[in-house]
Amino acid sequence: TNVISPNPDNTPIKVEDDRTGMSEETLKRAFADQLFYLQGKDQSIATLNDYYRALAYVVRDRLLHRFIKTIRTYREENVKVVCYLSAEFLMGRHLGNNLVNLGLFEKIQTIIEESGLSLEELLEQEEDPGLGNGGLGRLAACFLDSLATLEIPAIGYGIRYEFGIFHQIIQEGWQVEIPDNWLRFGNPWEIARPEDTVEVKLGGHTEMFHDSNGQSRWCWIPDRTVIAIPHDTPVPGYQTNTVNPLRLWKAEASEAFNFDAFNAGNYDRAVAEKINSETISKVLYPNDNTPQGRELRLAQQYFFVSASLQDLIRLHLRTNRSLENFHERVAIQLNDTHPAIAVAELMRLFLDEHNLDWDTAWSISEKTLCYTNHTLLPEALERWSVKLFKRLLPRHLELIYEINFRFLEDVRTWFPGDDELAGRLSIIEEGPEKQVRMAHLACVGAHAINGVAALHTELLKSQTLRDFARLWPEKFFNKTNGVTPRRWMLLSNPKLSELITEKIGDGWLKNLDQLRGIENCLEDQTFRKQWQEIKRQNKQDLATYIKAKRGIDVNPDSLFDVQVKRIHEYKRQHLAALHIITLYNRIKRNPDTDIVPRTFIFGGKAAPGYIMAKLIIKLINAVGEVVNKDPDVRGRLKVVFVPNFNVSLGERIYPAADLSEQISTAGKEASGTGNMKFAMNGALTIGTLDGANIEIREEAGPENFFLFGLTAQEVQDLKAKGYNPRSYYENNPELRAAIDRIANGDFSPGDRDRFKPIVDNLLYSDPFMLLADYQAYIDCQQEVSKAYRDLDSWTRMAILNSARMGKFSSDRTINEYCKEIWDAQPVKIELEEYSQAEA
Ligand code: HBZ
Repeated sequence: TNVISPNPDNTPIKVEDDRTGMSEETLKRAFADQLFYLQGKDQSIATLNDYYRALAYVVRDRLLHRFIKTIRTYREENVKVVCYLSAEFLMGRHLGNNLVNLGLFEKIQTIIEESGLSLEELLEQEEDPGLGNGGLGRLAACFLDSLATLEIPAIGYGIRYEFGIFHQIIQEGWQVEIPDNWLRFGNPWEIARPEDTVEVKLGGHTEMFHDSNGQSRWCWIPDRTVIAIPHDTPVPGYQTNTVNPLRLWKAEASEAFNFDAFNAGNYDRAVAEKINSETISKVLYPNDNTPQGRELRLAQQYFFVSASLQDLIRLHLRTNRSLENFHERVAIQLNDTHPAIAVAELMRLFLDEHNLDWDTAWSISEKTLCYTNHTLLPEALERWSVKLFKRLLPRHLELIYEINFRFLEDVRTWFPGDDELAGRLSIIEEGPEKQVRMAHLACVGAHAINGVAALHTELLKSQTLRDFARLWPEKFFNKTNGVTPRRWMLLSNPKLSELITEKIGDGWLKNLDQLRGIENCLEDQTFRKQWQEIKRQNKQDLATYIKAKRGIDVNPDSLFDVQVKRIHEYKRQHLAALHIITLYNRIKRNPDTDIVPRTFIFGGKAAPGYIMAKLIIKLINAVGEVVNKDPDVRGRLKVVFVPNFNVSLGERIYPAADLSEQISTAGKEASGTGNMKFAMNGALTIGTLDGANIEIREEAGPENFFLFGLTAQEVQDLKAKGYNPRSYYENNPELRAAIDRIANGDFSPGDRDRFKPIVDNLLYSDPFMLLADYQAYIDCQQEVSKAYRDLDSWTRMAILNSARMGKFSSDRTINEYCKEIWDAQPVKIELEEYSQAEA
């Protein structure tokens, strides 16, 4: 307790510090204080946004206190730190999550409500920071939550994009992209650290020189410098004192360069240079699962990797005498190949900047680096043309050639005479336009390589990275993805969480395996009724949102059938559309057909350049337009496309779903993580044997999972023997009727051919085998409807699903990484007593 003395009576009074205290009284005072002195407002003129910001600063103060102690402890104890390098961190809104993790949610809710405000409304004021595309970026965010919760010293490193993933609006059924100017009103969650600025060089050429020992060496003469300014966001663990940094780099022009040009009277050039430099962290590339081979994208990758590695080396040398034990203090995880240039940059820093010899440098670098692969789609594997590489990173290209030369020499000694093998393994792809294969660079440079679900890892080992797995079987690991139950249950589904806690206590939030305890309540009819009632309320809440956003009335007693994820042909949103059209056709043939009422809810963004994905969005909306308005349907089917699916919308949608659509072509979805969020929140899954679906089904029990479709093996075999989609069309009347309805223009009045690209693609190539899986999907959906007619037995299945999802906590995933890949241990952060949360 702080002591202020003297006071007028000359007796010391004790006050809780307004910046750290957790009592209701202190929090109230701090809230008023922030509003007045930070926002410069009082209650008579404050807007909701002012209140949001005042509250954000109250929470931030309490984080900062823990943050500073955390960083100090790491330094003093010289601990091993996990560094998660990722071009994307899809964090979602901070305020609600931080309140949850600090254990302040309920207390603050009371305070806010006593002031006549609604916490929910204040939380809605926060811009959803969308610094990622989809699963890969969200995984990084869940991992940071788990790392802090497990008290693992960790830093997230990435880019502070000025514009995140675009806002999606739907106009006449089409996706329209609006820039995401998320920093417009400032960001209370970040702290700029200009004192930790580093320089990143680009371009130029290399030259030979003789060093002081008379050795000839190469050096890099870059032709421009940008500066990287770190902005830290504190990431608290759940009910721990650990607050780890998420360090995002902003690009700015180097002062010196500007100044030179400016002084030379070249004001235009100075300004142009500034704009050019700042462009690097300007905008997130909105592609998922298809790389954009633009120079600026490579510059972004190098920019954040170089800044992060320099930062790490500097931190290391503050507490260690040399770099020789670097790998004992740092584990660097490469989130896909976006940061794979780290292999060459770490070597460059060790060799050129810190004068290590090659073998020492390589050995330390390899022991430090680990690589996660997130995709099997061959078109998604990053390659950069050697030409471009040379222009932007000439020194790195040389280093990559050297790394490759040494690697291929080893390959030739291990497999003499097998030139084809060497060609397949090479980091450089030969051909008319030589390419750098980033996945190969990552595999050669890392000591651990992992896939993100069991099937995915098996397919990596047997196909995509087969040759590497033969070479180095011991480098390969599986780390099945997970999601944080704090955001994805406690914060997003408070009612269900409360019910669970009432039954089994709150230990499940830190040890999700304990959820199994609710299986004991399965025979308790009151419990099942409560469960059902909560689902019903969540559905009603979503219905209200849908009515407000899209003006569509949906029936909360209908089956909520949900597919939310990026729009991609391999994810097969158009297969779900074919199902809807099939049901519609049945109604049109017999309006009295007995059908289980369903609401089909879709959400997801299409990459702006992905024409087919954008057309699929239009198709879904066009089907909705017809189906929702047809009197014959009598409201039994509703189709809703919810615009701008993002983290905060996910928080509304997952808890309201009855059925989770996980219908990718087997062998294409590396893992999926939405599938886990749905199942935890009591949705049943209809899905293929793809990604983590397989493990979800194993855990839930096959009787609690709606399985359909070809296996990954069957997909391959069918492709190998010659797949003819047309034959399915010709032999299946319902399939034909569904496709014909699209082809005939029934969903595109005035433009019959609008959906021809979809129809032709399905009939003449169908790379994702929708037609092969169509009947199995329709039959399976029939089973779903049948099951839903008995709501009590459905609820039993839903309870079992949730109860058995313990494996899919990202805490389990992170524990496995710590033990098997990173060799990282928890470190306790001790706080002064007065600022601990009260029990
Ligand atoms: O990573 C996703 C996988 O598709 C999904 O199955 C998996 O669950 C998830 C987490 O492991 N991959 C992505 O989200 N990928 C991207 O967003 C991406 C972004 C930019 C690229 C390539 C991929 O250039």
